[in-house]
Amino acid sequence: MLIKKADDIPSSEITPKSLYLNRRKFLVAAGLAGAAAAAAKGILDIASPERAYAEEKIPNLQKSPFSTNEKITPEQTVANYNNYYEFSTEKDEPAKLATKFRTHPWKVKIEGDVSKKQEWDIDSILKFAPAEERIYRHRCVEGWSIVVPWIGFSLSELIKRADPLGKAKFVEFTTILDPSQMPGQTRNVLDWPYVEGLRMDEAMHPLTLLCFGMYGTTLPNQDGAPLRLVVPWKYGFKSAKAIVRIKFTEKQPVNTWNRSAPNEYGFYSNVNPNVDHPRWSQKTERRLGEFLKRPTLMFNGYDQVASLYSGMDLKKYF
Ligand SMILES: Nc1nc2c(c(=O)[nH]1)N[C@H]1C(S)=C(S)[C@@H](COP(=O)(O)O)O[C@H]1N2
Ligand SMILES: [Mo]
Repeated sequence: MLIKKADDIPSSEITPKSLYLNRRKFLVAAGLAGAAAAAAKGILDIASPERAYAEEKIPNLQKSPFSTNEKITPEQTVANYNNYYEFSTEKDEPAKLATKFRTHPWKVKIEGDVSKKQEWDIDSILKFAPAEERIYRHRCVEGWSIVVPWIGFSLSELIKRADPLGKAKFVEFTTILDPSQMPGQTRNVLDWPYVEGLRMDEAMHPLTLLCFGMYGTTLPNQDGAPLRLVVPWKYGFKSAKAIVRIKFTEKQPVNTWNRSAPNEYGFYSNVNPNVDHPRWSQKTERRLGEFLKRPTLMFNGYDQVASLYSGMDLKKYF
């Protein structure tokens, strides 16, 4: 995020080259008719060929009242335009560099101020609640936005089971640290591992999504498989990918982007058109694939969270 200016991302970057094929088409193009047919039915789960994706269809999705009815951004756009600095600072590269990232087996540690420290397997976490499809607006601090049918359930379902102590006021989320799989972690672009945090009431808000899928299937690796956050009223960087640790704390966590540039990225990072980034305006945004910019809405249009911040100076707590 420090590297490119928010404004005017060339459209060549938004629709990159050959990557603009979806996974089924790729398999067809590779001449793997059988695998392509399996993928079309959503039953593909193969380790090879190397470029085959392993997203699986998620059945019985519940609809969510939180979904917007705005036009959904094409899946190929969302899955090929990623901020994922563990892989690369270039947005078209995580899709290529994450194809072999191992998302199973996967454990998530529950730590800090909880009645009992524990470690949960991803497959048990996914059974905590029915999978919902939530079509959310998602606004990057850089000035672009997307509309995505994410799949998951409220993070509160996990927090209830983690049973935090009364003194826990914040929740910290940590991304996997594995430079052998994540080439970006061999470089000092950020302090690894990537850490994010929410205040407890933000984390418990029903809009805050514990996410494991999008567009009907499990997440592509470049979008944060096997488990990420989606906090739709905050800038995208609050939504940490590939989470391996959830820690409950009394003190406000230091999130990675705040540590990296405290004057540019705050802890709260609520979408706010009235608070400019020091190097660019936040008043407007460009939906990927659209030409004209649109006004950015307070809390990204999720007015139901306003009461979480009543009485707070959101210029100070940006
Ligand atoms: N671990 C990790 N999580 C991350 C990031 C990252 O670099 N590493 N980038 C963030 C930013 S800046 C954005 S905009 C979103 C992008 O999510 P998407 O690629 O699924 O659209 O992921 C966020 N989560
Ligand atoms: Mo972002």
